[in-house]
Amino acid sequence: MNTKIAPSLDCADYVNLKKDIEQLEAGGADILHIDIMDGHFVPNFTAGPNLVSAVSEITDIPVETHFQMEKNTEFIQMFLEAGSDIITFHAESCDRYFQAVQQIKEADKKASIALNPGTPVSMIEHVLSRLDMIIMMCVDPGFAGQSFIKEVLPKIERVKEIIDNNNLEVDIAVDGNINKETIKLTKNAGANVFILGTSSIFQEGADREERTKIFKDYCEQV
Ligand code: S6P
Ligand code: MG
Repeated sequence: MNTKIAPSLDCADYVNLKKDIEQLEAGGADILHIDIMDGHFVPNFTAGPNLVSAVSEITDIPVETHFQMEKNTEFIQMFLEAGSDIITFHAESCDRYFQAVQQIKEADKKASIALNPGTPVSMIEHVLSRLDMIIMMCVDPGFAGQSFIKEVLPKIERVKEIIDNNNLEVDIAVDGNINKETIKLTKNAGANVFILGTSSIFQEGADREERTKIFKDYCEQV
């Protein structure tokens, strides 16, 4: 699978979001990752469908929404209408994986499931062949700026093994403290989509376009 980078807009400058998006686009971002948090599944709040629709109107880059919500599958339709191209829901807050994936696919959009660091891969093994992407969380979700949980690495290797053994075409994304060192570790384990936040592109005072280019090259070549 191709190497891709997905800047996490929760780490962008909301006051100058259009400018940030233009710079990410010029730098070669492949996907825009938008965290949707509800204050229940995670102890934090972020954006909603209005932001997704505003972003999708000003860019051609696919918009991925990462649902970190208790009742995540109830909101699939709302975010499809808002313009999500890829919908990621958490395995831990859904008990209707097949229905949820079907709903997303019927809208011709891409379906993805996220797994918390403490959640076993076996939980999603049976639905993996129907997914376009899986996000392996490398921190417990809720906040940017946390430390990488190394116990996730053998889980990434396991997912990659299942994908390869069954000739599946599923992207393996990693989210949480993805920096130069953890890109190398997770790529070696099998990841090919890198969700980039404060540990990489969005550093204080850094030029977004330049940082995006640097990390795109790095992810492709390391
Ligand atoms: C975490 C969220 C992530 C963060 C990203 C921030 O709950 O799902 O997408 O926005 O991890 O990046 P960093 O480098 O600050 O961890
Ligand atoms: Mg995220």
